[in-house]
Amino acid sequence: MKSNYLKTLFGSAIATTCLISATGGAAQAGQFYNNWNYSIDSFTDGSGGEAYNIRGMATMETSDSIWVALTGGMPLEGDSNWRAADDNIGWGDLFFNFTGDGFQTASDNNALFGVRFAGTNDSGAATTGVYAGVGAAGVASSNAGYNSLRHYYNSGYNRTNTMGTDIATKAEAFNYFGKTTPVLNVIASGERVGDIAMQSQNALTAAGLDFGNFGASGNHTIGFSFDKSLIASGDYMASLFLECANDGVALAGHATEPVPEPATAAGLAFLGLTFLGGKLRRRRDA
Ligand SMILES: [Ca+2]
Ligand SMILES: [Ca+2]
Ligand SMILES: [Ca+2]
Repeated sequence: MKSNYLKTLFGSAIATTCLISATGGAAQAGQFYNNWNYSIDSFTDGSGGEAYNIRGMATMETSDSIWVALTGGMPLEGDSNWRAADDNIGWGDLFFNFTGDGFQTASDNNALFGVRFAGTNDSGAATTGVYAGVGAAGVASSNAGYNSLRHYYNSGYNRTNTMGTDIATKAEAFNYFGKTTPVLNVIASGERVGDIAMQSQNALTAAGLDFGNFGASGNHTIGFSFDKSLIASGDYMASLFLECANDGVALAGHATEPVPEPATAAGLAFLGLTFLGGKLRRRRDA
């Protein structure tokens, strides 16, 4: 009796705290801070507790690379869960849509870019890395997840900033992702065009990342970067869901064309050839 009462009291205290911080932490669309572009997700729309709650996504670009950071309760290696076919529910893949079309149309046209960053998820991509010409697939059904976005919202998770700052309402989410169709959350097909480099917490902080500015720091913050030339340039919508579609986040951003450094590249190539030539000559002399 007593423990139940305390649990109820404690539970409602947590709920109230979350509600306050969710309101206080809500960001405006396309919110820039320290060179990073942030999309702050609802703190109370993770179905299944904090492990299944995304708090935010952010991107930053340098002259030649794009950095991505995610924060929330889900570790990179996923959450052990017997209800999933592989006993694990984790992150889906990240998508960049430069087409201006809705997500399903871009997927049907194999016009998405995709990034697999979680090495143990149910992606159709063979390994982690950046993929072009991507079509997406849904794996929520084999991860104890929701059949559709409508199923998720009807289960009681409609919140302000439902998909983060840039797809803030249920109507906007239906419009972009579809309403009754499966949530497409992993890469199904595409060409692997390059690697990603995982970035440590220290590296992310040194690069200016600060989810704390929005009160949005989760238990796990994941970051990686990749060469900007691997994807298109221009306006994009980036998005991802957990494998179970228990939470998702989207971010509207802009990627500029990589700045070429022909002098440096040519110089290095020349040095390399000179070195190689020297070695070959020596070998021939010997
Ligand atoms: Ca969330
Ligand atoms: Ca799984
Ligand atoms: Ca969300």
